[in-house]
Amino acid sequence: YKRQHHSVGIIGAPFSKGQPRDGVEGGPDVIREAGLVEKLKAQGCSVKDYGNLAFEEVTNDEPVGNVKRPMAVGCANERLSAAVRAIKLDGHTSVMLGGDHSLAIGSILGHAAAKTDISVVWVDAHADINTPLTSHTGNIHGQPVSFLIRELQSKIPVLPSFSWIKPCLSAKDIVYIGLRDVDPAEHYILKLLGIKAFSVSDVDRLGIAKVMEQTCDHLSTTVKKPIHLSYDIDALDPSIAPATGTPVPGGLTYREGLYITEHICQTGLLSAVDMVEVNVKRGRTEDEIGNTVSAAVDLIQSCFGKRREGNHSADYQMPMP
Ligand code: B3U
Ligand code: MN
Ligand code: MN
Repeated sequence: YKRQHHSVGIIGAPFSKGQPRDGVEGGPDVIREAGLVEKLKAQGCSVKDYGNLAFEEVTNDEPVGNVKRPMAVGCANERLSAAVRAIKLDGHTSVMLGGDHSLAIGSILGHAAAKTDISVVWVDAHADINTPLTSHTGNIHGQPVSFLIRELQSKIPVLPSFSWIKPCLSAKDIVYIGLRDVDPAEHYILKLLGIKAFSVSDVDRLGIAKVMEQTCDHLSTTVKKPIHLSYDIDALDPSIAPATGTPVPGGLTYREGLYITEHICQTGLLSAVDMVEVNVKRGRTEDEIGNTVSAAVDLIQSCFGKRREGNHSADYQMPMP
């Protein structure tokens, strides 16, 4: 294991229109207020904070079929993709603080625009692979993956403000971890396309160490592509991360959640991270909010080399008596 120097570019995306609950737009600010930048610097990263994107109000954003707020989501993601592309071209590992998970569209497309060929590890209770036509809720945060996978494009209808989107992933380029609330249509799509997915019951059976080994084996069969880690905080059990829009019981433990980030960090291939669906208005107490935000910060720190076994810098010197 070689200690690497990490250069991190942070972009905040205070956006909530991929789902109906307010509060998730507060994610970037609460995660920063919990000391993210200072903590990353203290562990030896260089950090550039690109601030928050500003998303203008979109008027006449009528549903298309049952898909809600297509124009707002399409426009916000177009902005975000340009921002993430620029962060990658500046040479940083991108950290996108959401916001809801519809933002993965722009984050992943921006990353792919700078790096051409990427792979994705999607950590989530949900598969977020409904198409606009299979979604029962109409919420685009349950659909982002469908816009990104080439093999699904014949099933995607035209949406206003989505015409800039060109799928950048093949079905073999994504692995899911943490699934436990998957709609029938989503389950059908995962099986149809042979998408690698580790549900929480796979984590129970194999243990998280084997899950991560198999995840990395699956993604690096031929060439080692840069990894995009899209982390939905609802992957974690609601007992540790309750402040989120759609908590689902029986989630990853804090230890399993951190094992994922430690392992991906050690591959040396981590190139972009999304931390999404932290919703401070969904916490019932200060503690619930604090626990959720601090779990998000811990996961990001772990992405950039903070290890539970401890760390020391290469030039550490013992004090002499
Ligand atoms: N699969 C459902 C529920 C859902 C997806 N993502 C979240 N909830 N957070 C849907 O709306 O597509
Ligand atoms: Mn999600
Ligand atoms: Mn989710």
